[in-house]
Amino acid sequence: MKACLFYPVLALLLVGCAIPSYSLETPPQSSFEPIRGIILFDSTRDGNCEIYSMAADGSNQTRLTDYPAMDFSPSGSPDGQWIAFSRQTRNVNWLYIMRADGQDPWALDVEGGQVVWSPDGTRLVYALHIGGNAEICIVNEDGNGFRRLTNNTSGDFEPTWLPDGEHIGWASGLSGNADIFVMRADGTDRVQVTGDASLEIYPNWSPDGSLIAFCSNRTGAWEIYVMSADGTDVRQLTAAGGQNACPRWSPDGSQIAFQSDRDGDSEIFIMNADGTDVRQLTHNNVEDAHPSWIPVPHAF
Ligand SMILES: [Ca+2]
Ligand SMILES: [Ca+2]
Ligand SMILES: [Ca+2]
Repeated sequence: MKACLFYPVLALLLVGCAIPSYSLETPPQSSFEPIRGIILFDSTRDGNCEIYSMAADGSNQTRLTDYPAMDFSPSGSPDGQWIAFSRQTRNVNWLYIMRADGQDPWALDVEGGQVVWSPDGTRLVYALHIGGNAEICIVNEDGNGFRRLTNNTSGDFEPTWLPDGEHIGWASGLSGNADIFVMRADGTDRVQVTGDASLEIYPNWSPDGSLIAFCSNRTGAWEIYVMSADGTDVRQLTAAGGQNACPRWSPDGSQIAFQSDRDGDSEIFIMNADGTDVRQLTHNNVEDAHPSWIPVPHAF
């Protein structure tokens, strides 16, 4: 059971409120800005793959699921109250939703994996094997409204929402190898963003929509890159060995979480959006993978 492993190849909330007037009792600000946010991930540290959360500084690592089969690929709702994930039963991956503390998991009765919550909180995009290869599908958060967005003989993987909530990005073999594509959330207006002969996977848009983090093997190693949303100005962020994958922007756009097996097994890391100040958040000899940020309504 290796679903938590690095996938094989191809495999803002702006609250309108008045600016508070700070009184003299307001405590002085520290000169060191803490890394805020909560990162969800999956891990096999307790025997089989379960969902965990942790503060973005690696503290408070907390197990959220406890199920005999695998739970993996968590995605937080925009309000931070819910988590969508996949649960594997009878060798089939099913979409589930649970409260952010892991309570009350319920099945949507929808098959799928790699699920990501839409920015408006109403829909889920995910990948599903249909007829021998993977396709991108969406469903309402209540399990109704299934719609298949791709229909081809290539693998379509790792869907994600663009911040506008109207477009979906994903990785596809439509190019003949693997590249990053964008389409409208109804499956129309498909645009290919990358065109290298190498494999480009795991796209993730910055909160302002201007940049795409992704993973490529163009140097012979799997590394994390950032490019402009139109595919230009590609910059390599990682070069410390191992397979680096699954980059995910922090809600404020200042950090990127990712997974890497540079120490021998998969761990969760965080770095500045320019690739500096890399910090390792998990430390064990099992698989920690699929980081994703959950917005935190209140700073902790
Ligand atoms: Ca396909
Ligand atoms: Ca390519
Ligand atoms: Ca590990």
